[in-house]
Amino acid sequence: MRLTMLQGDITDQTADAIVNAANSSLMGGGGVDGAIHRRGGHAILDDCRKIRSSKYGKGLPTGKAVATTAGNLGARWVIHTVGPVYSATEDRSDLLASCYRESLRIADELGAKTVAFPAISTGIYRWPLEDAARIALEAVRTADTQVEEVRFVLFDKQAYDVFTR
Ligand code: AR6
Repeated sequence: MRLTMLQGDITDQTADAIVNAANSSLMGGGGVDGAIHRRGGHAILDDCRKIRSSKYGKGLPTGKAVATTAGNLGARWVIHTVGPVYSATEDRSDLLASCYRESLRIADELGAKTVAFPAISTGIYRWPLEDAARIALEAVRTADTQVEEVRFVLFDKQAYDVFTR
């Protein structure tokens, strides 16, 4: 698997699948989630509603992932995953690693070969960047997947520097 990193807005990317740092409601939010729904259009929310009324009536659990159309984005699918909120008193690292593993598992189910990830949980969910980068890279490197390229799309220079280091 090829691992690439770049600084930018994930909604500008062309890939088979773009991963969304969602919340369990799947009904949108701020950060990456807001940008993806804004740019991708209502088709994404329509699919999310279908998922909520079928498989995940109580919401998508933390650490799990599901796929929808990518609407107007330059991808075939958006894979929505729910990162854990950072806690200084409870180790939730495994849930964060699970977001990456489960997203890649869904990508394999879809046959997606190129997948773009944001730095899950490092925004509104406040996970410290250095630690999040270590967990993300370890999870992706050790994943058993057919995905050929994993691209980390880091929004600002600080995140890009931490991930590349
Ligand atoms: N492209 C790439 N990265 C981005 C973009 C973008 N367009 N926008 C922000 N980031 P966040 P979380 C970076 O907050 O911490 C939402 O309300 C950002 O700088 O998007 O997992 C959801 O609905 C940060 O490094 O996701 C949830 O409620 C990283 O992406 C909650 O936020 C993740 O920041 C999820 O919080």
